[in-house]
Amino acid sequence: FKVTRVETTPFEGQKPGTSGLRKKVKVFIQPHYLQNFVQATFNALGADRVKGATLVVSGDGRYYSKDAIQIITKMAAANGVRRVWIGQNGLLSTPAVSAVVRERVGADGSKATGAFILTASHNPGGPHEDFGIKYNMENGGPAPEGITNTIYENTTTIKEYMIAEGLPDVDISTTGVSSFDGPEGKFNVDVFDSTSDYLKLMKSIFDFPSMQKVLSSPKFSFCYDALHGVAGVHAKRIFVEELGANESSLVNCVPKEDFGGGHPDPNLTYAKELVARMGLSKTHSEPNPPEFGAAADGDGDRNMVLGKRFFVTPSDSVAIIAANSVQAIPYFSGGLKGVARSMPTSAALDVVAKHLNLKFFEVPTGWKFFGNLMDAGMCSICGEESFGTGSDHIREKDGIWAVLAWLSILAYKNKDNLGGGNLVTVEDIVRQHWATYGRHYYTRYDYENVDAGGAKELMAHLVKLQSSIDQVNKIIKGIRSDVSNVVHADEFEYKDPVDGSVSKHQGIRYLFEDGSRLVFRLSGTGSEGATIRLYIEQYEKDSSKIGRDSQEALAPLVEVALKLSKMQEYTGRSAPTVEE
Ligand code: VG1
Ligand code: CO
Repeated sequence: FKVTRVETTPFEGQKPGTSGLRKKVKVFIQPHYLQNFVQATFNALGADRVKGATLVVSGDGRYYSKDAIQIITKMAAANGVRRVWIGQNGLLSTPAVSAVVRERVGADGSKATGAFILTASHNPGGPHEDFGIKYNMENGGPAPEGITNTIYENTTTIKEYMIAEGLPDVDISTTGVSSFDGPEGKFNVDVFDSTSDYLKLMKSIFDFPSMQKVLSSPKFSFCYDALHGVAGVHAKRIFVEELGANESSLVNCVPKEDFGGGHPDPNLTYAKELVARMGLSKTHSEPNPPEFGAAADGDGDRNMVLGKRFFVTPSDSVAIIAANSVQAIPYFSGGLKGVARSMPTSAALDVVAKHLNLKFFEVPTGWKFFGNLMDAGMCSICGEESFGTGSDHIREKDGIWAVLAWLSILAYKNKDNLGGGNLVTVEDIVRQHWATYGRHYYTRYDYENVDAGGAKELMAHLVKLQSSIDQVNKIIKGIRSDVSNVVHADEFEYKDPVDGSVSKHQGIRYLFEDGSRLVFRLSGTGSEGATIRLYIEQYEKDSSKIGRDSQEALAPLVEVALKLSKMQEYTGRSAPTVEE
């Protein structure tokens, strides 16, 4: 092949958000749109990181992925990349990409230097929905803000991109290496099995035989819903073929380009089938739900964990995994280096860190902030309230890892019960945790696709209110007299303890005397309008009060949050789109 330079002009708005660039497919398929972003990325990385590089290119298989893979491969070749690695059919979950970058060794001994991940994660897919792309670095984690800012700047001035002419489309459905001759020498495309490397890593972390015992016990039952996302590919191999779960435990585990028309977001609103099977649907009654259920998002980095008729909040989930990890998971048997959570995530993890005397960090929303801590050996387990949980085995959150962590805890707690005796259930584990550490009542309200102007005004209003805490407390007492006083309010700002970089405007916080918190932020992953997220949390130490209904316990704070922010006034919405 030879290298062609194509003239182009900038597109507006190619700024990567919380996790890459996400736009409607109709935006992405405009001539040169994807090409501009990819070239801007190569230019931001610089010749050092591009010439001779080995790049992973794959994703969640959503609509437009196949075309995008061909385009990126040809551009990589033209920019001097030496090898492109592609998961079979272009499918690799986000955590599997991270694992491949860190662990895979090519037939010629090569290691990956970075990755393009093609996904818009939990956003719907299909010709009328979203596509997305993000770049991950050599450590397997998302590019830091320094790089994503440069990518964006480059997109505003781009004049040309490079693409290989005469390089045929690669067959991504069959594994194997194809080699081509270019002006700078050989260029290889390596299509490989999507799950092998990831599975090998999981086997080095968890005790597979003990999980197998639980999954094959007649007392235990399981259900996994991949919401038609890419996790289904890995789930079949790991849960069914390796761990012996019944094939019927898998729901929606064949990836679809449009996720079956659904919203591949594992929460109580969108994971309808799993929610019904687990006996948690308000409209359908299930006589005998499984003991354990879980769901993933489109790209397989998120997880929702459910017990029989029981919801585990993600904030509790990471705290419970951290509290049990040393006993239940071989990878952590030497102890934890530290734990971390994103700012809006509940403080359940903080309490565990304190009890176990662990290093603890609170970072802004988005996984990239955890990576620095992990690279510096300061953090082993971390999580976000948005159904993201993970560890330093890779540099992304990991949906299947979280399910394996829960299976390990269930195996550990039931090691003497599988023969005789009562099963310790998911609900038992959570309630025991609350009894030991106290309970963080928690909920999140999302107002999706609201008018961007109104959302901005609401945030400005909240910042302005913060100038007088006395005034805030007066307003609050006028709304509800039964909530405690606000003692501190600010906009969250984070100074990275490893590289000293500062991230500002990471969400507005109101902190109450009794440990309750209200947090407001604007989403950075949407593709249209604005999404306001409101996070509400209340801590209860008194063991006689930890069994309340969460909605009822949080009702006073919810009322305060909605009235204080003038939510309805600014957004025109009387109810959230999603309520967790
Ligand atoms: C959301 C979540 C955040 C998560 C991010 C990416 O971001 O709140 O916790 O890290 O999605 O997850 P935002 O900016 O919309 O609140 V994923 O599974 O989309 O990569
Ligand atoms: Co995701």
